[in-house]
Amino acid sequence: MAKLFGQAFIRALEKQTRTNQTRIIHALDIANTLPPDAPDSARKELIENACHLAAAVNPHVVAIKLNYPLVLAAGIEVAHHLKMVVPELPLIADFKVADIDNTNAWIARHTFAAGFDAIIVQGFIGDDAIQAVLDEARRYGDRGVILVVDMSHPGAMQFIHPQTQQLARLAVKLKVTGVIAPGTRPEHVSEIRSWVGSDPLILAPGVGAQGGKPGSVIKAGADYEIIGRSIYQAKHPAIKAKELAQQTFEVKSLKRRTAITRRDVFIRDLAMLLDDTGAINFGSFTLASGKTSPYYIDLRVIPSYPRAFSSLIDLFIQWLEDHPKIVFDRIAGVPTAGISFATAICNRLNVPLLYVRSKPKKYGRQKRVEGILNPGDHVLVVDDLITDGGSKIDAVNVLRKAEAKVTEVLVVVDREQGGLEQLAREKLNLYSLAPITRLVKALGKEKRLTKQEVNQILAYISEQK
Ligand code: NUP
Repeated sequence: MAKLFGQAFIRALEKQTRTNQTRIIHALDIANTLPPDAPDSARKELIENACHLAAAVNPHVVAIKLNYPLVLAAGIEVAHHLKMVVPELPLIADFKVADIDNTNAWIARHTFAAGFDAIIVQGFIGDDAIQAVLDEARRYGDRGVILVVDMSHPGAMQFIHPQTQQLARLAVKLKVTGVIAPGTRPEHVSEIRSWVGSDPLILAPGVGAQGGKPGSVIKAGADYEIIGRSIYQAKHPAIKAKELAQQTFEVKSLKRRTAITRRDVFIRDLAMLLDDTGAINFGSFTLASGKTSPYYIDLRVIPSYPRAFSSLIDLFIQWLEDHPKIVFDRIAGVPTAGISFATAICNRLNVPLLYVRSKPKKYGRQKRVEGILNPGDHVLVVDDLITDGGSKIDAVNVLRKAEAKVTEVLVVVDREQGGLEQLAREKLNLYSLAPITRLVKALGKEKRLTKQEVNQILAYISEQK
């Protein structure tokens, strides 16, 4: 699985955490307003003060964050001066980048060239504009990119907070280094941790001057608390930093108590999507075979919800990106449900689409493979569900007869009723976005199903095996 952006930055923070026994990032926001005709000496003095402060708090923090006020007053070269004084401390540029891709790329280049180890970017600008920064971060030797998914001030509740879950999903999808979460609202930090999983860093400003209690957001699942005024306005900044360092380091963090993997987040998102759209139902259902089942899945409803459909395709794309060893020239959809999914995936990835008819056409060339297939093409077969694998094997046989190479089948949900074993007999690897047992457990965790329901369904599934 591809790693998050900014591995060197993450390692540097971890090293500082261990050596300094602290979880504080200092927001070094000191800034005198300098008039345009201020003598050079005034700017020099400001840079000296910044360096002095950085050196004083160095033993008690993991990184320094600079914001516009200081950079505008002192010039971006302040970064270079700080690097000379405290070379071991990573430097974060809090520029909350929020422009179009081309402009963002230039902002990122200037920032990284000036010596910053990471940059903060707004999440609401969307994939392409964030990607432009990520591309630069990689070009400059894998710098960090932190996405704002929520903010600490009251106005954050107006526009950003209602979008936080979506922004958190975007952070996971783009594999950014970390996210900004509100140090003033620990309960929202916990939510964000559950949405992004254990991997991305959570940096939370708002502790101290804005009202957040030191340690409270580390406890709620953040990795670091960003603290500015409480330190640099204190009579003795180093002493204050030391005191806060202890308060943030001693607490038991939610993150260390409950590790949520990227896969857990993925399954939970899929389970919620299936539940929200009614694609998965729980109760008592009579199946085509005449048997009763405590659950029923109909993924054909999903394309009728454009947003959910698009999110499901996002999950497919994420899954494929996380499995780079699965290579293919074409994707074939199995009728009927598999065709809509295969079509959307092909369209996103710019990959040619095929589909396999369940019965030959009665006229013309009696074709069963629709679309253009060249002998030897590697074809990935996509469908909605797998029960025992019959329809998948039939489609694969048709494709193989047409000289396609098929070794992989990908479905949304594996009902875990023998499909894997059946496909293995045909030298096919079965992959699913999620097996039904994981989805049921995830819905239990989210309180969409009671414990009793979960157990009943799991018992039914294991009986069917
Ligand atoms: O949501 C945010 N809240 C916030 O305070 C996002 C931020 N980047 N910040 C910044 O964190 C803010 O601009 C300042 O640089 C720092 C918090 O400083 P203080 O309130 O501890 O002085």
